[in-house]
Amino acid sequence: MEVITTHKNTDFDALASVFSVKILYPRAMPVLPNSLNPNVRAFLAIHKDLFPFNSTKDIDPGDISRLIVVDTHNWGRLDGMDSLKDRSDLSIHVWDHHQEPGDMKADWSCSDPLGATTTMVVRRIEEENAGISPIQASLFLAGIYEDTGNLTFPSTTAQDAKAAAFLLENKADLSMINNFLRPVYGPKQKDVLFEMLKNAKRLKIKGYSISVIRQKVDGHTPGLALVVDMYQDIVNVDAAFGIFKVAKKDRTIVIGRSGTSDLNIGSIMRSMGGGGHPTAGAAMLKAVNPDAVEKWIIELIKGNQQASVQISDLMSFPVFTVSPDTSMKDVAKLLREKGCSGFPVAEGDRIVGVISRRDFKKVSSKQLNSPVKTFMCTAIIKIEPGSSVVQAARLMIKHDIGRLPVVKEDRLIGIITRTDTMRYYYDLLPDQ
Ligand SMILES: [Mn+2]
Repeated sequence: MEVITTHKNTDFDALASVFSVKILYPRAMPVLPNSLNPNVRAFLAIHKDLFPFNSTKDIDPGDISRLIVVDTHNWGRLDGMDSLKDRSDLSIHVWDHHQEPGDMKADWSCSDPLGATTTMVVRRIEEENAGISPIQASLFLAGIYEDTGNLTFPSTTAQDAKAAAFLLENKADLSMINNFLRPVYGPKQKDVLFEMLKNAKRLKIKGYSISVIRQKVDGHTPGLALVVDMYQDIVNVDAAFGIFKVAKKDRTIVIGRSGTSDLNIGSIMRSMGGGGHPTAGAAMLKAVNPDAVEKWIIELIKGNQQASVQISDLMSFPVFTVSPDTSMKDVAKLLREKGCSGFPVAEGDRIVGVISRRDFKKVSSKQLNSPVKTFMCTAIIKIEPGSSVVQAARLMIKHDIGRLPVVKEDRLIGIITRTDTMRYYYDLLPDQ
């Protein structure tokens, strides 16, 4: 018997992967975990006949000769398949876009870093010219949209958009998708959000504004990820973490959201035994004290920040400077020669001002022989080498400047320009 299965808390990408892969393995039987995410449950309640499946308790895992696993490659995330772990005669095929290492040994796998697992299956369906119905196309598109945030998450690739186009050509129904992807936001979720806002607090950690909120929830509360999302938007922080202690059960759910991809939520959550993407992730912890979890997150952010790209990785050095006594005429000449829009003015390695092209507007031709110290700007906006690129970009935007001197213990050690930060945002980092 061939079985297709996927991870617990099955989301649309997982479900769509199961039923798209079914087209490629027509004899295989879809087996879904008992825990489905609420949107998926609502979808299946209506579409069960069109997408037939079994649950784990309906089958005898001993009968399985081939297991096709989609959207995960970890035994721990499967439901009721533990007895298969050590079977040497079992064939395992894995289709998964998650890049973190897993414990499943496949004899065949497809693991491209795409926005959704569904994308890699749909791509194959397209190659094989296998026909799909509008309802199948709709489910598959829901899978891609969910995992890529309607193709807006940073993890989205051109392949995801191509697969989405293919599914739209095959008459995927967008109103159906909107209906089922609509997140759960009812009175219970509203209460949690209001409670979080009442206790809202912010921390500054290495220049990031962070909010960590501890909150008790009663029993099963779906949609907490959405609540954290909304919370992050409202309190307007770089990253928000919700630590939800589930009453009665000794469980704590941690959900993180970040608006900046240089603070990697996925890697923070992986350190806590969970998972996710750079901007979103979650972990489930048993028998922990929420206070300790809060401290843990803060420690991880501190570590994460050091591992991420810093100003010192992007800045240029040594820095060309002029001395305070250089004449404005010479400065103008140097700016032209070097093709720069400004220079730091320094005495030795100590920065005393900044002169830029803009400052020449107020200089009459008679004043061109005056020293630069008369015209330079002495309110220096500077940055430290350990700061993040986001902080640099913010300072540049706030003060409308195109360059920031990088200063360590009062010494000028480099300069970072708007071009350097752009290079970072567009992922054009120099080879490391
Ligand atoms: Mn997925």
